[in-house]
Amino acid sequence: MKIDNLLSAFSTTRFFLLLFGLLILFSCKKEIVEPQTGSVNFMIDYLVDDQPLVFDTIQYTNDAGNTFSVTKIEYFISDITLIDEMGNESYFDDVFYMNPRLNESFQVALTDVELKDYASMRFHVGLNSDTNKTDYLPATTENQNMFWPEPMGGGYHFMKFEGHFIDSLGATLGYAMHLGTNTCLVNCVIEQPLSINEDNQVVELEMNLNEWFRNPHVYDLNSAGYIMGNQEKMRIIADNGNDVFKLK
Ligand SMILES: [Cu+2]
Repeated sequence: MKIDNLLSAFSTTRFFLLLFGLLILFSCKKEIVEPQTGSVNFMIDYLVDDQPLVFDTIQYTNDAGNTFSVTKIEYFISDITLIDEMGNESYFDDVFYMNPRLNESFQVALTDVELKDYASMRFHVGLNSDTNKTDYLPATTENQNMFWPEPMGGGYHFMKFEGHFIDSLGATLGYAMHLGTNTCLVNCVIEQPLSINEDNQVVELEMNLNEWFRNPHVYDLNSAGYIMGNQEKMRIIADNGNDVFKLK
């Protein structure tokens, strides 16, 4: 009888010890699982369909049949959002000035990115209405050269995309696809899976410049080569911008 009691007391104690141990183990585990984060560098390649971008030569053709060159492409990337497979969003409020003519100096670099699998990403070309205000950005030469004139609403150019094209009469003309104003913010969406699994990971993107001239609207440079402040034309280019970026 005494031994039985002793045994059952022992096993009850053992049982509670085990339970206690498991509880501690699980509660500790919860605290230990912190998301790992790292830096991600987005490298952007510039193409015109399957041709690499080479500045200053009239050698590209868009869907409207315009033969054109590119002398300048400057823009802002902002509001980068990475979306995982469960639909959780990681948002970054950085603003990046981009200028492939001055290649190495301007990169899209994010820090504190959770290392995991993402299903898609989106971002803006331009600045959202909270930030598209004159002098919001640091007063660098690049940023100031992107100012949108105060009489036209202030803030910044979202993009300057310029070059020359052969018009319908065979003359060489300039064009300037300047985008600005809050209604012309460009929503870029990349519906491609992306695994961020190490610190300092490089993610390669490409911008196809011909996508600015197509889908959903075919843009003919003969209709208007200079669009700054022309809401109707700027909206067309902004709509077309939805799919200009892809993961490589
Ligand atoms: Cu302009």
